[in-house]
Order: sequence, then C-alpha cells, then structure tokens
Amino acid sequence: MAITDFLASSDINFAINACKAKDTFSPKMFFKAVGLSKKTPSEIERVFKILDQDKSGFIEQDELQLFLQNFSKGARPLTAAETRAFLLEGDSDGDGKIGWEEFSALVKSS
Ligand SMILES: [Ca+2]
Repeated sequence: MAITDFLASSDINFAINACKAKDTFSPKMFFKAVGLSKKTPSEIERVFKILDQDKSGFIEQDELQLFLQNFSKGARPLTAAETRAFLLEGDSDGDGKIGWEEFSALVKSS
C-alpha cells in the first residue's frame, strides 16, 4: 500500500515543493496542500499506518523526522526544529508521540 494510491502525485509534488527550503514545513499547510484533509477517516487511517513505519501504533519523533519521505523518496528530512514543532502541534496529551486520534484531529483541523 502506497501513499500515492490515495493522493494525487501532482498534489504531493506541490506540497513537497512548497516546503523545499529548510524550516518552512508546516503540518497543517502540508496536509491541506496534499489533499489529506479532504479524505475519509478510513483513508486518513491508512495514511497514518504508512507513517507509523515500525507499526507501534504511534508516530514517534524519528518517524516524524522522515515524514516527507513517505510522500516522496527524494524529499528532505525535517529539521530538528520542524520535527519538534510537528510533535508539539500534534501531541495533545504530551506523551511525546502522535497517536491515531491526535493525527486525525490534526489532519481535520488543517
Ligand atoms: Ca511508530
């Protein structure tokens, strides 16, 4: 299962290009640009499972850092500041990782 099964590659290219420069990544802007905010809960859940590479049920910091590469293999890793900001924005219960409900809420608020 690939992310390109749900999202248009033109939207992915647009979203990746929009945050090409370091420290310009914003999760909400990205989710909106890539078309994820308009997807159904089950599609958003499938994307969450792709992002959760080690299948722990959470998106941890190391997975967040490589977030963009799930959308495009050649994309850059997020900077430490971007990774921290992403975590702060999504991790509403403060456990240091993003669970399914937190991810879904973040995508829907995009
Ligand atoms: Ca994980």
